[in-house]
Amino acid sequence: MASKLEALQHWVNDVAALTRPAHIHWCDGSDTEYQSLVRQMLADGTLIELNQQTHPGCYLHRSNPSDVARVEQLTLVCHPEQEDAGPNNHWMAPADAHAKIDALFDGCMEGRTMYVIPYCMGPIDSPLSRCGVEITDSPYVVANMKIMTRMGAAAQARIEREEAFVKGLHSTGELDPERRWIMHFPAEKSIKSYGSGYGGNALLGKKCHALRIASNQAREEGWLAEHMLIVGIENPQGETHYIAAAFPSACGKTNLAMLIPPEGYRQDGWKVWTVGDDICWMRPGTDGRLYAINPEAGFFGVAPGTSNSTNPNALKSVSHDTIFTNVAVTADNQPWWDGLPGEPVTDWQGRPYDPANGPAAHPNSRFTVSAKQCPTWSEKAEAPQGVPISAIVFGGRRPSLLPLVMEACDWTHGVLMGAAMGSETTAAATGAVGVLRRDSMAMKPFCGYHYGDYFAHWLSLDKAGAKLPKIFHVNWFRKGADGKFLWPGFGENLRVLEWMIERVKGTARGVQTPIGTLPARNELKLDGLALKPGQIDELLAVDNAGWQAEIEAIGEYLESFSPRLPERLRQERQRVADALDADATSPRTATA
Ligand code: OXD
Ligand code: MN
Repeated sequence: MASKLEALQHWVNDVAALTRPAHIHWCDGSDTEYQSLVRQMLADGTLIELNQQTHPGCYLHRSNPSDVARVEQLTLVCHPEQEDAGPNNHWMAPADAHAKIDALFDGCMEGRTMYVIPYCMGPIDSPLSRCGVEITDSPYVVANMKIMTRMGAAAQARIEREEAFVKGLHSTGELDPERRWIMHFPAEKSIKSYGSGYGGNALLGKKCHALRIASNQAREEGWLAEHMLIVGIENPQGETHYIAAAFPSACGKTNLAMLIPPEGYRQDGWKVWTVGDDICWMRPGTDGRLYAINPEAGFFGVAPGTSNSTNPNALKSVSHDTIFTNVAVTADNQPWWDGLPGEPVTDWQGRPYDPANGPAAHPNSRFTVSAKQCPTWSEKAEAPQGVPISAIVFGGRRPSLLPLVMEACDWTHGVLMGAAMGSETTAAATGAVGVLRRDSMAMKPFCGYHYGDYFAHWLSLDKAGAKLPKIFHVNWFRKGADGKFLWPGFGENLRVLEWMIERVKGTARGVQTPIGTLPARNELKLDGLALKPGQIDELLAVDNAGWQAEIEAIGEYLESFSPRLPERLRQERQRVADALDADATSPRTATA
């Protein structure tokens, strides 16, 4: 017996009987195990060694070209009742789903090794953490899980103590898009994924467990599992405020989580601490505040666009002991993507680089790296009790209308802001790029149940004794008439975060508008920024007619979750619509 927990041992035996592997390997999570997997993958070509002088411990993996992103149309949430999955999920009846995918798993590991990976999402000794076991036939998945989670013997010991774990079964199968499913069974706390070896489809601790299954668990247990970064902002007085922020995929969460303060701020002693870049689990503490942990131990970041000017901390993090997936390679065998100096000679598919074949690195190419390698990594990421959250931020890529920043007038309004948020689509999922898609709380691909019930769950946190964070909405992506971004973004975003902290402390007054509180003129520190006259007014302008159309569109969107749309949210939308109407007849401007 490899585990003294019967439920675990039985499940592993059952999976082995179905998939019929040649060997079974229980992962202990040791460095020796990792190194031996790397050697094996170098030998069979799963990994390619990169330049060990410039990038010690770095390897490249090229995925199958038909397997380069999450596949939302093949991702199912199989609640017993279809209604519970909601219009935001694809659904199949659990019995049908099991039958369909088990037929694929039948004998799929013949001649292969089956790896059993016990893992813990969150600090190993935190009461907020939850455990799982992934069974996979992919050594690439094992190596990534070693970086992305607390994986191995300590996790197994916790599972055996708690007798609770999420079951995740994965096989790369034939990597045939026609034989690919990512299925979730929230009632059974289990996941089955077949036919993809890529990121969120295959590293089951990440999107499948820490978001889709955990969002269900969180609802049952009174907490939140969110698609959010967690960043600590330390002011010159040494106070640190933690901010959790939700942006749709590939909108700069990793950049914000590792932000470098602008020069003047650095001189004044501002510091930024990275707790997480993608997922945040938050739970009310005994004092009523929300406390957050990052369930992950690493970053699975989008490589293109990560450069010395956009995110030097990420670049430093990936200078050693990193797995790259689908990046290009230079003549001297260094990893390469758009934004880096040098020239690609080999593209992500291993072909001599030819611009006619498209970008050298795949737009969704990734790095997998331990969070501890980040120069701004926060030791608080290991704190069992988590970090107290001062502000929650929502945002998206909105070329027009949405101001640089606005604050919700209360929790209900904040939930409306989160529910209404949207973004132009990016390369992180398959499908059209550049189309506006509403993506409530950035959870559209990840919320494991009906969005109407999810909004109600968010609203339910607002109860007697709760000391909830303030909620803000930001838009770093507003464009001027010339089509250029109005706000410089990146490190300069700290100016906006500072205003939020001032609002949390009660030292900035802001200006009330029908859509929320915006910074008053002079409340945002802009010294050292080369903004044109009028540019900040444009960034903070509230176009009443545009907002009237937006609030109508938000109403239509929210009604798509009827009859489960909470009445409180419907009324809140009406309140904002009425405020816009009133303002149209006696206008105010945000910067007045
Ligand atoms: C991710 C995503 O990979 O959100 O983090 O797509
Ligand atoms: Mn993400």
